[in-house]
Amino acid sequence: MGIPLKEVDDGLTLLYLLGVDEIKILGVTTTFGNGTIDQTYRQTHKLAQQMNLEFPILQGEGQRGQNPDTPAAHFLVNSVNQYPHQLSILTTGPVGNLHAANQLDPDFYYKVKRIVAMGGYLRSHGAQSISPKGIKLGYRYLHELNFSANPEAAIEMLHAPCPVTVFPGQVCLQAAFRRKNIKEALWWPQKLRRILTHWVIIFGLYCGVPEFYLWDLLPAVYLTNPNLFETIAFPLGSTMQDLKDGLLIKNPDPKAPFIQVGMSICNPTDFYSNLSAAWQRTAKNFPPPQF
Ligand SMILES: [Ca+2]
Repeated sequence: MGIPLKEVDDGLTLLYLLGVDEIKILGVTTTFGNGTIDQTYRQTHKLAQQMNLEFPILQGEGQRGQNPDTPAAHFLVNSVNQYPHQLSILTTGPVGNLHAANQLDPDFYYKVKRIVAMGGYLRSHGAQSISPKGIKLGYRYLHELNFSANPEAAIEMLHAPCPVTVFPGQVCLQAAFRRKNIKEALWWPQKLRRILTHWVIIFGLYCGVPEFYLWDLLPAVYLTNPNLFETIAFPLGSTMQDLKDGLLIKNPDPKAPFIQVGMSICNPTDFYSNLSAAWQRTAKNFPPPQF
């Protein structure tokens, strides 16, 4: 958030989590995806400094399949060793840092309590089925950007021995954010509201819609308010080839290992008021990011 022409939902997710009392953030690992690793690390680090955040921001994978010896991977391994079976991991981008951690410590996933991830596309969702080019939004096809950016890491994570819950792209389209929402968010400084308004315009022009989407906020809210969502057990049949397109495909064998998949926001009013309350608490308790 705050890098010109880049998504804002990862940053809004951090601002949300900081305002949830039940959540203690141990650290944030960065990855390529929304920008280069240098861009995302520098920006997240700057935001953390401005907000006096006490947990570390770690530099992670800069490209798919690189050497796993990164500060992010070591942090993940050390954290699960310090708190085995107690830590939830929220992923909001490509999941190469988890793959790297698992290379450093093959028992890594056995020590994780659970993973909640934003990523993937369902092959069909309601009446809409997916085209090879991605999901259609306005006049644009959007290609999947998280699991497809590192399919080897994604398939490993989806088959991890700990519980895994995934919020696919189509489902996140239920959480739109419009100029009206930004106007009402008076707890944020004007500069932040201006950045969000720019993103409504840029994303809106790119796709032909009057809104952007709160993609990463869905799994973040799910961490403490799972009852706000409908989820299903989903036996996973995706191959590596499917995950190159980010596709989540159901295995016809009901005994196949399954993940949980978020399918809908049950009560959008509660979802948005939960977000607003946490964002307001963050605005009250932390210095604002400057950008
Ligand atoms: Ca993201």
